[in-house]
Amino acid sequence: MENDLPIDHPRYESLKHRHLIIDGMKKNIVANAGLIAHGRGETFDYLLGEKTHDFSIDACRAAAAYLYLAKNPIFSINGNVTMLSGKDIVELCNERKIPLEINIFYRSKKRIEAIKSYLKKFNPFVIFGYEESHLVEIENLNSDRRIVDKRGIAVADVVFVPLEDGDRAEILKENGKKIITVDLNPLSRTAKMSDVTIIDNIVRVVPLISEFMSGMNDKEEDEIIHKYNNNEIIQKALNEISEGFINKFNH
Ligand code: PTJ
Repeated sequence: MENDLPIDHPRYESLKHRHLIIDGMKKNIVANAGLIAHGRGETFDYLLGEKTHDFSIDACRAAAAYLYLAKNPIFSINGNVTMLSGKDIVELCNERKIPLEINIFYRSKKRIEAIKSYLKKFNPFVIFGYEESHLVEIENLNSDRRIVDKRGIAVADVVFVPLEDGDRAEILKENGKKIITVDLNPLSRTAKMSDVTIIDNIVRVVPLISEFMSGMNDKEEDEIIHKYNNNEIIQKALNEISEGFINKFNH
């Protein structure tokens, strides 16, 4: 990494993640626009106090239940997610035998190769999304995110799509898939149309889902999903953000 960050810096964690993203951009893993997306995420995280709230815990529990019950779950991974949570996602996927698929908005062979090489360091049991012979296109989607793996996203029933840009999640949902997203912005199109919206930083979310999945038992997950109300979760996050504005102004 370019800059050595003092560990006692009050914003050490935030700066560490920022530098990971910059590092990822230099390695062709993160798209240039990924820096802007990260900055938007930082703003919401700041207003949320950079911590996991109850609405995120509830959403993570529901996400774990959906993934646990799924016949063909898949983790979709882009440039930012690779840098921030690649290692944690590979560990979770290996543990649960869930495939992961590289699916990026700003698609290029160079970036796909860079993301694949980076993830391979953590020994994933499988990575989809890069072998030409296995790629197909989702209909009615113009962005490069339409290019999916016929063994992965194309046939999945539950898709984990963190830091998503909107249109693909919508089409996937129209195709009958359950969508789990992680997005610090509760007002984004993806956040509003997903079945489970985890409004929290991806770096805190993946370990939490792992923990919930380890504790799952066959009787509980149906009930967790049945009781879960995503609109309520979004409303709670919006309330927290509004309070965040007021608190930051008063202190
Ligand atoms: O790697 P690629 O080519 O697939 O490109 C990835 C980006 C992120 C550039 C692309 O998907 C994009 O432009 O996304 P958006 O539309 O900016 O949406 C990303 C969302 O993720 C925004 O609503 C951010 O608030 C949110 N976000 C950013 N960082 C985090 C985050 N949410 C959770 N955790 C984060 N660390």
